[in-house]
Amino acid sequence: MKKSPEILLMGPYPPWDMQALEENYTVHRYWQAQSPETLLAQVGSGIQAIATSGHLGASRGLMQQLPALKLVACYGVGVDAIDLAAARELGVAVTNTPDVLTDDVADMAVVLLLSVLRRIPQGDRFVRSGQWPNGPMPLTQSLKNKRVGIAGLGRIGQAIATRLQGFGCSIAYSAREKKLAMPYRWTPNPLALAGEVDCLVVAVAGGAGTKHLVDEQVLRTLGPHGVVVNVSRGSTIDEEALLKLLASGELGAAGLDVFDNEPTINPAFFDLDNTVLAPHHASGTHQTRRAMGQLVRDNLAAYFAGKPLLTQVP
Ligand code: 8YV
Repeated sequence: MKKSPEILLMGPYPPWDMQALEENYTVHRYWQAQSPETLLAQVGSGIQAIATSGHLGASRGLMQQLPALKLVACYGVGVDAIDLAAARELGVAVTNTPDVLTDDVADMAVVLLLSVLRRIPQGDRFVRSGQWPNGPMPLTQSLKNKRVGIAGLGRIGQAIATRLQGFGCSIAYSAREKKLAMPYRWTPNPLALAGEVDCLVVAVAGGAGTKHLVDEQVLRTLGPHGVVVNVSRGSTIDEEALLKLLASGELGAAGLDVFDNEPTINPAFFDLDNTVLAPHHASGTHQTRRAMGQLVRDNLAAYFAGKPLLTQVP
């Protein structure tokens, strides 16, 4: 019987993906190895592909220990945890899962924005804690007519813009260059953007190039009535400044799906009533996660069949 190709899986995938991978490959489970070093010493020479996630990534050190490695397939669109420079040097292709998650992630951005403005979780707590009979909940904010800025007008940013137009918002964005095909107002950076909007939605890719792109000055410019929403990576906002300004009221409110040090996030968030917090779940629907898993497997299958990769990171 022909030996199935060997892959290294960095962490658990959903059961249906695990099953499908096991059916086609010899799957070495990195996260379950008592000693990763021993595992790699034993099987590393035969591994041609890594299956990982946006969170777990793949380091230079790991890739260097796999002489036959040709592909890192990422379950997620963000590849900031994969050392792309090392992959390039080592001749390793990287794939991700764009497009299939765009709509759900854009939906999450809008849900967070609406939840912050309409204080949906606070209303839920108000009803459950029996406060309603004592008098109505304080009034909240309309989304309609809000000036919304989107930092990063890639696939996800564009999907957020399309949705928000439907809510009657005016849209501006920041990007290094003006996107001529886009009907929205361009600003060159988040600081300029913050100066002309009520709400800032962060949808840039993570990584060293966007670390603290939204810094203290940007947050201060949004001001006491300003709202920030983040569906990208925790690293794109200076979280220390964010917490400080939210606590002092110098920034109005935040809706966050991503944080530094996930999942053990800074507990200072727990006491802030002006935040709506989500557990990095923007792509976390059955439909999207199944499509992401399928795309990871399709890229693996393409590689092992000698066919072009479907979604290679440039
Ligand atoms: C996933 C993500 O939660 O696509 C991304 O970059 O952050 C999310 O879709 C993550 O990759 C799953 O591990």
